[in-house]
Amino acid sequence: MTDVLTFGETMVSVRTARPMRLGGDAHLSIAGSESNVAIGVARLGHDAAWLSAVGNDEPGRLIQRTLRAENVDTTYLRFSDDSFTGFIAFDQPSHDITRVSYHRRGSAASTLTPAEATAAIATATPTLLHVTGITPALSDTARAATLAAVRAASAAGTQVSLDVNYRARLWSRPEAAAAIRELLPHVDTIFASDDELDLLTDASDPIADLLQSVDQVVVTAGGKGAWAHSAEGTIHRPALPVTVIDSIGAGDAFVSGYLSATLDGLPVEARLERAATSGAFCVTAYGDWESLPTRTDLTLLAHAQGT
Ligand code: CKP
Ligand code: MG
Repeated sequence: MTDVLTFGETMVSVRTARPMRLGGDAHLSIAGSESNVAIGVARLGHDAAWLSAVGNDEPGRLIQRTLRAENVDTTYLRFSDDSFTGFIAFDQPSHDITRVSYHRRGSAASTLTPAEATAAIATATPTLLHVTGITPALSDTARAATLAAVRAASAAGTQVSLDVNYRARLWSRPEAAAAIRELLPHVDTIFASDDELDLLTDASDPIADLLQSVDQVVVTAGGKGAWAHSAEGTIHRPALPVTVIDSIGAGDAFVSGYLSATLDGLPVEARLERAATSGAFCVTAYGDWESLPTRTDLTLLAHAQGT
């Protein structure tokens, strides 16, 4: 039984603590919003699986090995002989700036097809399917695969969540809006930052408009906290006051905490609480996924905060 199936590209990542153009030591790891969420829910004790494709190359095997070591089911991973594993470079020209460059056009994950997405959903029968707005940006087939995945999951009674995750380096806002809006009829829970709501609807009251088709809209606003909107009303959760070391992956940590509490059958307040604590824990150390919390970590942070 799979609790959560996530679907999207994971890349090999190279990170330097200085401007990359100067050379020197680099840290090799993996990065990808959807596998970050799979690792996050697995660390919180749930059965997570991840569907994707990588090249038949050593970066692809690094990704498979890392996810397996994190207890993520990689049964639905395809190794492609015809394309390569995507690559992301992070460098830090100053402490407060992280520069990202992608090398993913034509990558293995951009060849994901609707047929393999629907086949994985039929086999895994997950309780939750989690997708992001990054995957439809990869290619026309990846866009069709994302739509097929949410459609098949929703038809099978699986809860579907979508994190907008707009990436300006991959596409324009109008392109993203068109592709993401076609997913909405099959989505139950939306995660968006406050500056992404206009990608989802043109309505003057975006939340009221979105709640006509989805059950929950969870909006994050960094240090101002998060809001969960549903037909029952709106609940706000302030952010935890922690020292931010690295904010990449914070959104995925937040989503993992929220989905974990959803799987535990907890009410909205407790989902936001776990999401905010998970996001706060993640930003206090380096790494997109390395700093995701276990259940014990969540308790330690809550105690440290006196809550
Ligand atoms: O929104 P987040 O900072 O939580 O997302 C981080 C991930 O997938 C990161 O791991 C990176 O590889 C990416 O988002 C991306 O494609 O930008
Ligand atoms: Mg995000």
